[in-house]
Amino acid sequence: MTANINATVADYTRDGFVFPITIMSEAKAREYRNQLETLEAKDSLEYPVKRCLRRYPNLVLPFVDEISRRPEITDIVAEILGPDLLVLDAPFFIKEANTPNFVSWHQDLHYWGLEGEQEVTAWVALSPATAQSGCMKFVAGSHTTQLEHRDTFEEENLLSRGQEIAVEVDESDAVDGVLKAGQMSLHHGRVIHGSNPNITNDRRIGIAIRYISTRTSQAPGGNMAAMLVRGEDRFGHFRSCRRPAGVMMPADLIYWDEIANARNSVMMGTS
Ligand SMILES: O=C(O)CCC(=O)C(=O)O
Repeated sequence: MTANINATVADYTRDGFVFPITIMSEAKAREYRNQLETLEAKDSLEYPVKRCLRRYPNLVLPFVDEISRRPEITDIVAEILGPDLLVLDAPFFIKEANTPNFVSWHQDLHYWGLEGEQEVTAWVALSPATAQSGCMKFVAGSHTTQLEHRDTFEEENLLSRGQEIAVEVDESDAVDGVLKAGQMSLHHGRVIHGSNPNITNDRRIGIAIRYISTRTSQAPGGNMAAMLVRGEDRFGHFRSCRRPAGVMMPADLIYWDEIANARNSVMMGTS
């Protein structure tokens, strides 16, 4: 492990998050953003790009699968979780320019249907994430305690159930996770985090890649699938996802529906 990766992992272990980590050039991030926006322009009922962005876009969009396998990300994640990595999901979190959407204070592990905490989210910025555009905010050291949550189902909340921590979070305890396009943050599923609305004239675009160790198992009743992106899976706790055959291919879209529904039922607490 290089001294740099060593320091990154030490910060992550202490605080429950670490940023910024440059994983590609701004030009490469722009290229990915262009691919995304070309596809979004074609969104329709038969070609449901926007729906697919919120769950497992890596099953239907090869460029997302490619990002999730970039060694600049997985080599660091492997230092935290070990060499065998699955991607449980890779949802886009997009806040349009000057919109009220926000993310309430929450802890991911509260509603993910996993046993244990062998997971890390790599949040990859494809446009600048700043305090003004609604970057993520983290509370350092909060990953050691699981707190009670309540569902709000607020319309402007980007979380599926509008989950929020049931106790007051002191805003002054939080750190802004400012990122340039092409950088990422890593966060632990128990660290308290959230984000404010985007008050800039540009979109804030991030992909939250949910890495888990192949050792991680599902809570009883779970039937989720995950994509092997590094090493090998010697445990088989998750159904194994297949890689996309092309961009939004009809057979992949049928497959996507089945896989996304299994995860939705866990996330919505109906499984
Ligand atoms: O993109 C955001 O603002 C929030 C993302 C988030 O909550 C997460 O990745 O767990």
